[in-house]
Amino acid sequence: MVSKFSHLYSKNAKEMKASEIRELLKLTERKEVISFAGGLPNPGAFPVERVREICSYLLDEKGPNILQYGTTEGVKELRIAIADRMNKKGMNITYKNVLITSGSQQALDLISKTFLDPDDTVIVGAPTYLGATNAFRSYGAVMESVLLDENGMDPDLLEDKLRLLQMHGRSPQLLYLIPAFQNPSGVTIPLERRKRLLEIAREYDMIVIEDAPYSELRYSGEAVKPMKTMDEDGRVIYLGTFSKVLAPGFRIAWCIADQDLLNKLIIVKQAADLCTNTFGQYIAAEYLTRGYMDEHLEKIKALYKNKCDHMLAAMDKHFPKEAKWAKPEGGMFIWVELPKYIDTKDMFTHALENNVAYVHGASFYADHSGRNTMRLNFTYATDEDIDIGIKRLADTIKQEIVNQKNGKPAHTFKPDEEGLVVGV
Ligand code: PMP
Ligand code: G9A
Repeated sequence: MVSKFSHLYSKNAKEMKASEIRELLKLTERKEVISFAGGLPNPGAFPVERVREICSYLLDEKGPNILQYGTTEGVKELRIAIADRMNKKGMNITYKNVLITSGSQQALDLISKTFLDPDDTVIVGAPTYLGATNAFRSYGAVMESVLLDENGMDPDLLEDKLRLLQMHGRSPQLLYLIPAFQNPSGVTIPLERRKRLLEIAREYDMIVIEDAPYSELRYSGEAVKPMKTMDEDGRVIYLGTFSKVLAPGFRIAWCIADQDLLNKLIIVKQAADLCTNTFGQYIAAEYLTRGYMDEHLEKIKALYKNKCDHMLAAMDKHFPKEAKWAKPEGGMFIWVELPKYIDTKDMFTHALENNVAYVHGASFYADHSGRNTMRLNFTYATDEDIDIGIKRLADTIKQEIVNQKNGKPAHTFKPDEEGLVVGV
């Protein structure tokens, strides 16, 4: 609905569109719909008893101070516990390199506000997390996409894109990567590629955002070192969050950067929300210092691995041979490719009629390609709902294939020739 005050909106606000994921989240409230759409953790995995125990302890022992405003940087105990945890992954930081944010989503917003002027360029994967592109776009930035393969962003394609942009006088400020179990594709960037991407970022003087909400959710294979551990000149900003491993309702995440850069982000955050939810930060700090996290991670990894296997087995059983997908080694998503003549956005109406939901792939492509793809979340639904929902989705896809073969014209999307989003 258009507001009667929309003529007063800022240019940026006028351009802002609702997030498809946030809109789809409303479907989870409709009991009859089985949703594989939102990247939601399983509520059965939330550590309710431990949180209850910690809350009682904090209120009894620490008193009203934990309900007070906190510093913008965040609660010191939490920053120390996070720095310890990150150093165990090979980083070399102190608590002074840690800024607590209201979800990683806020960090994406703060980074955008800090680095982006209208018409600046951000390099993203095709596909990539749409919450990030929404944040970049809200500051007027232009996204340029680099195609991902089964090992994430291809450095050769990145270099091609950067050369092309350079020829047109454009030098991107930010390179946005989700190196582990990428949202939405599920792919992970191997070590050598991480190093190459970092070298290229150095050569072209870009800040690298290493967004890592899923890095601890590995179900098979070997862990790969974060890019931040190879960061020689402080250009990597690492984002971690409790959302996928503890509970998203806390809205607590962390941003790791060199101190100069972090100081700027702190100033930017001061204007945004003064500080992150203090009570939640104390709970998270206790959770880490009592050593509950590792034990909890083992539990949720076992749960999610089973759910992933369960969904893959149901897909093997029901999906038509025209559908293709890869088995993810971690994270929360299975990425599905359908024949080119299927538009998963058009198909969504039929899926909803069959009471099943997914996120159509084009919403993860800054250049609006990928119309034949879709993302399925496997962590939220019950096993029984996975069976029923995958069967419903398979029936929807089969019907759509028949419809298309019976003459509905294929969609006609073609990326522009150079693959650049704006005419330069
Ligand atoms: N980055 C990525 C890649 C995500 O998938 C998400 C949540 N789905 C976020 C950032 C934001 O997470 P939060 O704000 O809950 O920490
Ligand atoms: O609920 C959200 O917006 C977070 C989930 C993100 C996603 O589904 O990728």
